[in-house]
Amino acid sequence: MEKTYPYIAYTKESYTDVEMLQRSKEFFNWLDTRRTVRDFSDKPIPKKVIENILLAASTAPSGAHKQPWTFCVVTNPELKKQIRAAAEKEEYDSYNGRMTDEWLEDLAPLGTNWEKPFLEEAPALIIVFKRAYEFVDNKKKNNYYVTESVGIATGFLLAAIHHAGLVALTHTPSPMNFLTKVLNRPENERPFLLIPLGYLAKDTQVPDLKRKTLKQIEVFYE
Ligand code: IYR
Repeated sequence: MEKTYPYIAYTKESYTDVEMLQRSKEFFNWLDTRRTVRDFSDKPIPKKVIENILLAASTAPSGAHKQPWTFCVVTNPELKKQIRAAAEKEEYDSYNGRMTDEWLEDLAPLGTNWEKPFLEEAPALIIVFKRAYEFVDNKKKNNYYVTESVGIATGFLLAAIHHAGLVALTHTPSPMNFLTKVLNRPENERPFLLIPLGYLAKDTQVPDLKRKTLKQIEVFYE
């Protein structure tokens, strides 16, 4: 028996060309003010704000609408300390042997190293887990396009953080399995990204990066 969702009416406002031009430009200009930062104030973030950010992330499309994500939010200082220690251990090994010379050269302009003080300084860490599969009635149930789905949700998450007036870092300690252990996650969940977030610290500087131009990113087939 084929089952379908009940269907409901969906409407959405559309705009004139002039309005669309203005809205799309304004949205781009606003998104373009987002920068990845590594300097956070320790001011706590209201929990409801973080929850709204998670709800925004969870509006992302996903394969077969399986919503294959879990967001762990760590504000506990002891746990942040543990995560920092474990991440720095892995990062130390990465920066001192595991990363290729080419990789280290590519990172050199960003000035990153194995030390990760932001993992303790930021008031909150969001650890995004992808759910490789589900257990339903003791049976393994597939999820689909898990990486794509969780990647899109994380994009929404970063936009929601920006919209709330907060800043974030997409941190990729590698390997990340220590997070499964520290956070006591079930075996169907895999760590995907570690995102410290908070208020921007005073006097923060960011690298003067240039984004690719339209010419570099677009190919139209008309
Ligand atoms: N995971 C390391 C290294 C690193 C890798 C990339 I690709 C970056 O854009 C930045 C850092 C770290 O977090 O330092």
